[in-house]
Amino acid sequence: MHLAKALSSLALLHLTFGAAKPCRNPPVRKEWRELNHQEKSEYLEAVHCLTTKDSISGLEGAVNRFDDFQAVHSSQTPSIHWVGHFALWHRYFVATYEKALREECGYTGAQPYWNWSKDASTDSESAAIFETEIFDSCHGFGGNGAYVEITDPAENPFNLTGRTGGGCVQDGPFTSDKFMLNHPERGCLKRDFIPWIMNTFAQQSLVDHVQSQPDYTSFARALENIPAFTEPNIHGSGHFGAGGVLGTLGNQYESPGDPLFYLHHGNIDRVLWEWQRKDLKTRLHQVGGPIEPMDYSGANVTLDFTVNIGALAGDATLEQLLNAQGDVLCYTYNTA
Ligand SMILES: *[C@@H]1O[C@H](CO)[C@@H](O)[C@H](O)[C@H]1NC(C)=O
Ligand SMILES: *[C@@H]1O[C@H](CO)[C@@H](O)[C@H](O)[C@H]1NC(C)=O
Ligand SMILES: *[C@@H]1O[C@H](CO)[C@@H](O)[C@H](O)[C@H]1NC(C)=O
Ligand SMILES: [Cu+2]
Repeated sequence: MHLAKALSSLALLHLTFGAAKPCRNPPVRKEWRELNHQEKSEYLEAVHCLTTKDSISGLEGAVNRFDDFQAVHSSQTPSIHWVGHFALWHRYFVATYEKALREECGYTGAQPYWNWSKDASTDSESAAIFETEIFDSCHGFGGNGAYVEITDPAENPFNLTGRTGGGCVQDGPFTSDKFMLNHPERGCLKRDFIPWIMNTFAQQSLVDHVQSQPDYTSFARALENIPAFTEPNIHGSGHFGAGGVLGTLGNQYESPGDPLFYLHHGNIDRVLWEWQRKDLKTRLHQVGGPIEPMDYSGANVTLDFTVNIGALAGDATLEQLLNAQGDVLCYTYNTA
């Protein structure tokens, strides 16, 4: 009798904690410009709030919860880019950040995204991108860093031209008096706008090219393309258009130190989810692409391939992460 009772309460426990929670009322992600002033302020305040909560990652250099995310990305950088799980790893990462903003900082909205294609000019030298709302000093993320000349060519390994910044951001909510990075060392948030990269890499025609791919493997490859600047790739747009050579967002390891990272990767994820939505039956259950970076003839990821984001959340399989409204993730986009 007692045993039966114990067993049945165990079963109940399993139902309560072990079974998947259905995704009801997923937060609806919107483009930054679709948020009203109050929603924008609430988001920016929640980001600041994360920097006031103690780190849990156990990683060196991480002091607060904002740093935790940056440090986890940094620790995994060599194994999460130019691989089949690139887009899904970053999906999990952004969704976990969204969850932290909501659950630890009382944010009631969803993770916004930045549709940079709206800002991309066909005139590659145009600096109109600097004027767009996302960089607003009051209702946005602030603008460029102060101009810093590069004297040592080793600091610019790709010999990128057209840099316009490189120093600490000069206005907005993330200037050094209001916001400091701790990883890998204490310092200010830097930006280094390069108009030609932003304008050419963020074109809607490139997004269309990525979204016209017939399967996950080709989608993933079109999304990242090659690690060079001779061919554009949409993932590089925000990173090198806004981060340039010396900016935080342009640093492959430390890029999540720029709060804009999450709006840039939010948009990359929207592109993935919209593509999946064209044929959900297939695209909730299809992955591919190399396990090792750019190893295109080697072993590929499969649905049960597991990714981890350190202490930020539990491990998840790629199949779980394919579903934005499944047992691990729960959000949607206003476009889908
Ligand atoms: C993003 O912007 C481009 C260019 O204006 C537009 O064609 C596209 O529909 C936009 N996408 C979304 C989801 O707003
Ligand atoms: C950049 O320029 C240096 C010096 O001219 C050259 O050695 C190097 O190969 C160039 N790098 C790239 C990626 O073009
Ligand atoms: C991995 O996928 C690529 C592209 O589909 C394919 O060419 C390659 O043979 C696959 N690797 C293995 C080990 O099957
Ligand atoms: Cu990354």
